Amino acid sequence: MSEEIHEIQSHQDEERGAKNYGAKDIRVLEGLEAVRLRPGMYIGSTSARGLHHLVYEVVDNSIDEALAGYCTHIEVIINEDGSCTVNDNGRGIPTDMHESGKPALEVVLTVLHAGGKFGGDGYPISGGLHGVGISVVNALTVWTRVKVKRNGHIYEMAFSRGEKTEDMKIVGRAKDTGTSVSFLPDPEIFKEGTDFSFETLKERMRELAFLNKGLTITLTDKRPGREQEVQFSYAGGITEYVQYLNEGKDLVHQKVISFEGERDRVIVDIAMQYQDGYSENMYTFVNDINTVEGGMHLVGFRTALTRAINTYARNNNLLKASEENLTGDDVREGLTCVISVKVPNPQFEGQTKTKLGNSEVKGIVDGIVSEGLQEYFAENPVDAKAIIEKSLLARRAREAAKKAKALARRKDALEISSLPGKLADCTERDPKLTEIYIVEGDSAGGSAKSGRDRRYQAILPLRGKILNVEKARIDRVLSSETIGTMIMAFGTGIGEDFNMDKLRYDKIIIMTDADVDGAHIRTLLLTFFYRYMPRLITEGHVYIAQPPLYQVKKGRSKYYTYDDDEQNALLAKIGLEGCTIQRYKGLGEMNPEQLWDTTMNPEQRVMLRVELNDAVEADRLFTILMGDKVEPRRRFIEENAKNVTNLDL
Ligand code: 0RA
Repeated sequence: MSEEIHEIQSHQDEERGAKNYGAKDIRVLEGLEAVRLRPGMYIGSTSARGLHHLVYEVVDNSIDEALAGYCTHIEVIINEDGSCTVNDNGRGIPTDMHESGKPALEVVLTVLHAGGKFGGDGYPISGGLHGVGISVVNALTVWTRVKVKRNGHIYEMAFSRGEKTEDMKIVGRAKDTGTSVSFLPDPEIFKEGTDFSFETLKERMRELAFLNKGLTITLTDKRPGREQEVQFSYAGGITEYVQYLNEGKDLVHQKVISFEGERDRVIVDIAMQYQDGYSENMYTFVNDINTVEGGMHLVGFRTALTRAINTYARNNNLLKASEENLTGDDVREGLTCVISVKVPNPQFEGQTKTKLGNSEVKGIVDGIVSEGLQEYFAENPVDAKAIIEKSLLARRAREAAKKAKALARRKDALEISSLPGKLADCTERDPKLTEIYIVEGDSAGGSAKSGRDRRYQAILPLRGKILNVEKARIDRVLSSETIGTMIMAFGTGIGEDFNMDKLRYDKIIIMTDADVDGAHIRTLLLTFFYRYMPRLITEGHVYIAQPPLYQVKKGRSKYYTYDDDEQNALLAKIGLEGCTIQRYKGLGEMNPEQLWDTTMNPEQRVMLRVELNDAVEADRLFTILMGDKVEPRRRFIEENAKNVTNLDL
């Protein structure tokens, strides 16, 4: 559509001569008007995700400059007034006259899809999946201001909601080059709010720095009371990314294995390392976009990995002639791997358009990985042997798990109608209306059972230790009683057999004591959900109950507070005199009525919804936490609070 508009404009230019701007201006406006009318079509959504997309869009343009070899430093600043500035030291957006009679800068900012397209050979690869261009950002902002250093000058230009408010003018001199784009998101568009999340931007900037070796990205928050700054720069690129992901894990081999190669203008960059755990951690990117649904690059990698390992194992008698080949699952257990490919014309498919469809990429990746692995194994036989032994172990465990699973299924079939005995179920049968409290300890479980609204609230008390699933294979996970009880109660099954349609409760609420043990149990539960039922978390079914820390009685009034700050604020307000204060040491100290009033009554309770908006960070967090060291665990309790967003229900 935009190309059409562009063509019409060029024709009109020819017909009317360069001076007649009127009609063309209207057409340009029509282009950006479409963006304002249907922002979701251009940036995915107008929620927080869409809001942050504005920043990514501008940064993508700066990254393109880096890919082209002209930019080494990108600065992202959240300004005092909540606007955002992206600075880079690239070539600067061109400022010379475009064929339309306007400065190229103006065209880039006001015409859809006009970014970077007219540099010709300067742009072998386009960065953004969305790559919609900086004009889309301009359209969705109260104001946008662009500064360009180029040709020895500093140029400036300003816009409001996509319309030019100041012509391009020279405002100073500069020896260097670069672009600075500042913008204030439009609250008329982003109705859910325009507050940038430092954490969200930080995760993406870190990822981009890993993916673009040598590029330095700084992120600064200048908002009053929220001032902070981080800088990311990784000389080792994705090799360092793998080290980062494997931090705190026991390793099967010390060196990160990496391959780089290019064929038919497809650039392939891979880094991998086995760790002693059981999960597979694959992160795949196409043109810096996280392809969470995988695609041809992933298929090519997997094929080559399985083949290379089996070939080496056979040739070196690590796999006997009588034994079957190792499967893909066997050779990927414990693997942490980052695959980054650059593809000139990526075809994105799948539900969320994050699956690479270009079939030619499969063979290219397969070739580069096959060759690279063969060479690595030949040069590092000790590592090769360690990896293959790990795979053989994985196979044995998988066979044991199969038996355990079959057993569990049979048990399922036999006891089809029997829910776990400890479960106090609710009477409501519509799973959209129900919730289940997972409660630590029998005494708290008793209070919860008496205090609940049994129509829609179920209680599952957990007794004894919860298995750390990070340190156990699936066969042990399945034979754990507490975990078995939860699986039965939820009804969904786990892992590959997970079925969301069978979920028996809309909300799964973890209710533990507000102390370190409580936090530990909560973490073990979250780890289990994350590893075996991640959709429960990503689809927002998991919550953390917030029991109060204090009860304050004064005269006939009763108050509950949930942390020390709140308690102090309350006492300051009502005065200490005549107060009786009770500090709850655990849920067990509350009687059923108190528990209902403070923690379970939907009218009054405060719950936290667990969000894993960044699986990468979450995985790291869980690993560090589950290590045997005390300090990282203490840190977790702080970190964990960040993975949880406040939600009043
Ligand atoms: C169009 C053409 C060229 C560069 C850019 C746009 C450009 C855009 C942005 C957005 C943020 N930073 C940017 N830096 C550059 C090519 C310029 C040339 O050929 O000299």
